[in-house]
Amino acid sequence: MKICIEKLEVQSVHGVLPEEKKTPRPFLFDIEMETDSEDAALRDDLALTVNYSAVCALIAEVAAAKSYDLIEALARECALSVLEKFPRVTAVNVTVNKPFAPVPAKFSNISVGYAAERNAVYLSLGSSVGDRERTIKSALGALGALRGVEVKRVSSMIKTAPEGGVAKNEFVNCAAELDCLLSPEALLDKIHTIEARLGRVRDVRWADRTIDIDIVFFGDKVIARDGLAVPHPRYRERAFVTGPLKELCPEKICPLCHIAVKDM
Ligand code: PH2
Ligand code: MG
Ligand code: MG
Repeated sequence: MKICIEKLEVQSVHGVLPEEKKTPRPFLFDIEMETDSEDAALRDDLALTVNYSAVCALIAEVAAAKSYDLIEALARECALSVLEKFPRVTAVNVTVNKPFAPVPAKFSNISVGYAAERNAVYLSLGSSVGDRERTIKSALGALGALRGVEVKRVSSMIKTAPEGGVAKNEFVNCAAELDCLLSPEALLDKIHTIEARLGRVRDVRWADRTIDIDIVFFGDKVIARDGLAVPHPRYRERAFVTGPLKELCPEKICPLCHIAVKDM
């Protein structure tokens, strides 16, 4: 279901120029939310939907909490805050309108739009060097500390024989479920940073490693781009991936092969 708020007016002080940081001017917000409100409509019950009045209050709070230089940054903060605070919102589009932007030209409005959505992401984590469980736990801690990422559930850690003929050490593997507000590219970029910080070196493919974090599922998206393939191209052949996944999401249907995880 769609819930929209149009031209919500908040007086605030966003802008690059010093004068903009001093004198409040009107900012108008358009907030378009895709929500899980079918039951609310059926039962006529506010508790089962997203209270638009609470959304208005949140936007006013975000706009007042900080003076942003850019309306891009303000729009992003509003979008992420709406998704974080209202679990029933599955996707949001925030447009920040700045009709009184200090530009020496005649115009009726200037706006910036930012779209974000919530996805259930399933990761496979593995380590075969050093204190393997500890490294995996550090990685999960670092993922959970990211803005827009919540680690919802983690499978048991299992010990697995090295597969693929290159790595020689025993691995510890697990899977994790995230509530992710970031784009696939943004999440992948953060994953690479965390891997590097935990001592991952990328030299020989499939070699022993301190940490490997693979995106197995990203919602029901099918992505085939340079450097990013989702669902993970080889996960079905790997029991060290499907085993932990069966614990977390046995009913999940792979968007590529349409087989339930429990039947893999
Ligand atoms: N990862 C690999 C190669 N081989 N074997 C096990 N048991 N566990 C892994 O996580 C693993 C592997 C490349 O990512
Ligand atoms: Mg891997
Ligand atoms: Mg990897």
